[in-house]
Amino acid sequence: ETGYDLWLRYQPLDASTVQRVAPKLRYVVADGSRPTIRAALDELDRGLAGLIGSAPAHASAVRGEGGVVLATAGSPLLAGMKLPLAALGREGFLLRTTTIGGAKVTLIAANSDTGLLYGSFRLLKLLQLRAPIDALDVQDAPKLQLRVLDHWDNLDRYVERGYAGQSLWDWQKLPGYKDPRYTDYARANASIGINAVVPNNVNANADILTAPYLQKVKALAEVFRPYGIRIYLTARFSAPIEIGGLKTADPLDPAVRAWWKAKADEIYAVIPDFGGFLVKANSEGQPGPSDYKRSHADGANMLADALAPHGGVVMWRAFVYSEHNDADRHKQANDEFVPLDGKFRDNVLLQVKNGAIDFQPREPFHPLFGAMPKTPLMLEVQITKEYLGFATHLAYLGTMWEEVLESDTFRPRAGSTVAKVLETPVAPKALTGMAGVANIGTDVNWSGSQFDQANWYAYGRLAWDPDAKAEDIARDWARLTWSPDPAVVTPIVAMMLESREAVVNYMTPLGLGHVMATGHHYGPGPWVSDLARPEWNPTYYHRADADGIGFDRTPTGTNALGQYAPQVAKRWGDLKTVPDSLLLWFHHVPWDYRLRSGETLWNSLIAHYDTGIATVEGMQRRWAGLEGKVDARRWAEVRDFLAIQRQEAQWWRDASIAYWQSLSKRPLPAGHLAPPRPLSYYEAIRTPHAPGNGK
Ligand code: BDP
Repeated sequence: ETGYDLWLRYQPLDASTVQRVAPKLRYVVADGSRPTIRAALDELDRGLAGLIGSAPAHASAVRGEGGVVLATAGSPLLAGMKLPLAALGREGFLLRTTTIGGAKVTLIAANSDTGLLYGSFRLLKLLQLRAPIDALDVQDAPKLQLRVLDHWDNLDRYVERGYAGQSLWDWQKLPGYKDPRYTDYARANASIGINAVVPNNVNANADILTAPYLQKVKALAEVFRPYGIRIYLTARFSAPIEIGGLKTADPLDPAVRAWWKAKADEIYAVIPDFGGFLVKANSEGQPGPSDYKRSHADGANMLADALAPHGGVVMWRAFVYSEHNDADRHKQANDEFVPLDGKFRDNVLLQVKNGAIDFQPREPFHPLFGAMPKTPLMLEVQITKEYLGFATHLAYLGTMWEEVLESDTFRPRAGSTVAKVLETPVAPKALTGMAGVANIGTDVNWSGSQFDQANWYAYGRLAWDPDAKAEDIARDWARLTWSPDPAVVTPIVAMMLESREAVVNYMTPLGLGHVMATGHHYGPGPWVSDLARPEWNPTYYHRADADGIGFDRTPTGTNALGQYAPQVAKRWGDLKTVPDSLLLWFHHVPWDYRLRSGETLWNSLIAHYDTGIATVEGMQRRWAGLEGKVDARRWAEVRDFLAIQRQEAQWWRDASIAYWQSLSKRPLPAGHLAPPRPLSYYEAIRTPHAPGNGK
């Protein structure tokens, strides 16, 4: 196996399971003339052919035992049944064993065809997991409305922060040729409930909004539509100048407003269910409203007004840190956006990264969550592993996102976790959502590594249900993707659950962050201090010197902590209560500072690096034990990747320790080996063609 089939492998079930389930899956009753139902039927055909060896017959009415019935609210098939359909919303479904016309059938019911598609995928999942299907009573609905994949793909197919080959979108061959892979991509997304796709980079190119490109986008939209997926585009703020011939992009200029309005009308004429715009403005060199001394609200509202007549939305990113602000970068998004709470149109969502800096292996949750009660906030996570070892390092991110989602913002009250903030609409009809930066490319395994598929999967599951448990998701993924055999699932889940902390330990232990090499972010560079903007330098973040290490964000320092609820600020601001895992994120402490364990910071720091390496070695051992229990090709790939990870963990550890030691001048604690080379050796390492570093 190559990994192409993802978690939709539909491998043959064992004979006794087939005997048990096949009689219940003889035929499907569904209106295949409707495109989304057609997609559901295709999937059921494909899945059942694989799982039980034969595709079901297609029927227009119930004709005895063994039927699977797909029906939306109002269908005569549901006449006389009292089903709780109202509770399912537009995209939910129920899956039930029931009786229709005297025959026992499996019913999938929903308010929309998309709900039926989701229900069909659920049935197939249950079969893959060998769950009993004779007394089904499942009811499920997404807790968030917009479940978005953001691709940072350039129009020339280079993927920014992409480690899985080129962009899937072959713009040059579109619209004439629709690669069948687009359909497989849509199937995978629908299977986990992703319902929105932004195919192009937030560092946007205005060409995507020109008429020829809109035809290409339309072709993609046609592939995605039956799968319940809407297409959105990034909008370059200066597009009115670049492709519209205007002299300005000032959001209050009537000509600019008219241009966007006409552009929105044009897009909807081509793509009637177009979703809207995603915008990165006034961030890292992107144009935006501040260029005209206007606010983010002015910019977002202009686009929102253009889209509103068509039902479109604006996802406006909060990832800003301006060159003119010399305060802590951690504070900038709140400084800029909190005063704008209540000033955005109803069809604007603010898209907020999980942490205030940038997708580090560990960050505390972003202080904007809970701080803008009148503005719909989306969580943005990075599925692609820009800061966690690219494609080769095994790092399951489900646990990282769970940690953020479970964080209590205390706003408006105790128990208001980030998940609750996302799930609770700010007004009765307000939007909710989550976005993930995709890790998908042309590699045959889609994500650059077998295990990175789990991050795509986990993202979809958490966007559907932000309260889901990372461990349950890992177990489902392992069973679907590798094998149902507990002897396989148990070690794989264990590896996944320990993997992210291993990366934290060998890259950024004890609350360190942003200590990577310049540009590509591959490999360690804690010594880097020569970049133009202070906050691009690792030395800005760790502030290590002869006396100590860490960034004082308490009231004696930048007081970034003051942006959190008082309960959070108190806990993290007090050395007695801050968790070790965030210590250096919020505090500057001496090298000999005693942690609550009694250990000195210095000794503990060293020990964390070695623990990280030991965990990777443990993963290698677990994986070695799976030889012959999973298919050989994927097994060997993972084995080799783990070996790369082991080697690079050592590199991170040795380089980091060599640098810290050059400042602290302390000996390594007993039992921990000195880095084998001098600091200058690590500083001189260059990786000039590391992937993903494109703007
Ligand atoms: C950073 C990436 C950069 C992105 C930026 C963003 O290094 O490539 O453009 O985030 O989110 O993580 O806009």
